[in-house]
Amino acid sequence: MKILLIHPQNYLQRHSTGIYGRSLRYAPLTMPTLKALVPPELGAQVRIVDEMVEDVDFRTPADLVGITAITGTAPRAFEIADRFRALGSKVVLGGVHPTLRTEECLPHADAVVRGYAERTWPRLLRDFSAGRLQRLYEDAEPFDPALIVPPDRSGIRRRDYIGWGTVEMSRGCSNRCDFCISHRFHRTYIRRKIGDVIKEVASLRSKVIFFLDPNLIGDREHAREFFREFARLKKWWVGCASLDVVDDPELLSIMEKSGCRGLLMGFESVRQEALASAGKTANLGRTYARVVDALHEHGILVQACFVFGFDTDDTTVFEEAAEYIEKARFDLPQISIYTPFPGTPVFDRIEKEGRILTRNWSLYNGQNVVFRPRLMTPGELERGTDFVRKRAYSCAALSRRLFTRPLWVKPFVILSYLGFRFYQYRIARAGGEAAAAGAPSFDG
Ligand code: B12
Ligand code: SF4
Repeated sequence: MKILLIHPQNYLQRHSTGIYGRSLRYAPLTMPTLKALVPPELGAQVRIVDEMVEDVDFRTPADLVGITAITGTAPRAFEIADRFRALGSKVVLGGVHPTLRTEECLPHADAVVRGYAERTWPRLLRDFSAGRLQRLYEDAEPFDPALIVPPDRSGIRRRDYIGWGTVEMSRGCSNRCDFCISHRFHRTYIRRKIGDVIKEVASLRSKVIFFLDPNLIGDREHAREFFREFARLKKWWVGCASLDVVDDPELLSIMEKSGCRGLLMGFESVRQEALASAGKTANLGRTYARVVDALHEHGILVQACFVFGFDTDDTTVFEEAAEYIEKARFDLPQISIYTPFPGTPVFDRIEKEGRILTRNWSLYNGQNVVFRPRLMTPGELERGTDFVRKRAYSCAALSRRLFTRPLWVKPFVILSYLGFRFYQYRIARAGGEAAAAGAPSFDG
């Protein structure tokens, strides 16, 4: 049996190097995980294609094609699926979008897998090999973290990703921010067995580990125990954590000792009312500068995500935020536009209010206005976000960051800063091109 597993790239953002460029790309584990789950008795040949890295060759012989899709890549996933089906292959769709929008995906696939595939994918493959493939696979049993296998990383080439040592320590998040898909998709916070993860990390040659977890401190006690063990490996690591990490000095110092060099954190807004309305409780009442200082004290760089377009945002938010972000010592600010991802209550509410402007999912990548904001026009949101992005990546802002502590990180900060400056412009331009090209809507 020949299996082809495809990570599609956003529909209109495909080109040979991918929008993220190698310098910002880190290896997704979706397909390496599915590859590791293929039952050996089927004797299958498995090939993985990541469209961020290489183009899909439609001449590749494949009995079964598995395609993963998040919202932004769903239209391209459908296009690939339709073409392979026309060529005679059977196609399976899975991942965030097929889970949250199953009905929409079924016409493009022979089977759809909802949710985690640790149990369903091997079952599906056995069914396929016995000629009884079903339309829908969903794991109804409670998930056991011990089912998570080490991904088959044999196809991950170091030269294709800056972050090739990617690992999952947990899945999901214990917080409930209303715009986030984590708690819709993952439902509960899953902690992997510490020994399993340590063994997996120890087997990787990469000095730097990139954790893919939505929130590494979803269970602080578990995190404490895990990073104590991790410290023995003498590696560095980066990952995502919610802001309340600074409430726990003991955890912070364990993380520092374990080799934490950077955290991606959702600061989201400089306005309390926006945080409160989104249920971003971990951020409420905090002075962001203190959060950044606390992390810098521990030698941890801060990639700070900000979002514009909350229902409470009016046009005065841009100047206020630009001023704040320019002066604050965030090492890498990341500026996005509020995106109501389908499958979240936020999408349902905005849709009910008649404020969804496009169902072209390619534009749902956090860089395009896809809904009508409440207190400004779509154009004002677009221009305002662009204004903040430019100020956040201005030379003045960069020069302020040269005074960041700790001193050893300065060259790293400058390089990453320039890389992000490039990325921010590139993704915004690509989004504009997609909109201008009037990419098709796939949902009526
Ligand atoms: C790596 C990653 C990326 C990479 C590559 C993504 C890619 N090639 O698709 C990069 C950096 C490019 C990226 C970019 C973005 N990402 Co991203 N990313 C991730 C991340 C951190 C890890 C994915 C992963 O490897 N997970 C581990 C694997 C094992 O889990 P999994 O993918 O869920 O797969 C399991 C099941 O879902 C299922 N499954 C999945 N696919 C399939 C397919 C088949 C056939 C089957 C049978 C089963 C199956 O089986 C697996 C085992 O159970 C996830 C968060 C996360 N932890 O999952 C976010 C995540 C996928 N990204 C997200 C977002 C929002 C973005 C960005 C918009 C962010 C931004 N502002 O720039 C962009 C958009 C890109 C675009 N093109 O539109 C969201 C998706 C939300 C949505 N509804 O679309 C996620 C879920 C994070 C979040 N909580 O918000 N991302
Ligand atoms: S803390 Fe982050 S990962 Fe968790 S629900 Fe909020 S946005 Fe999602």
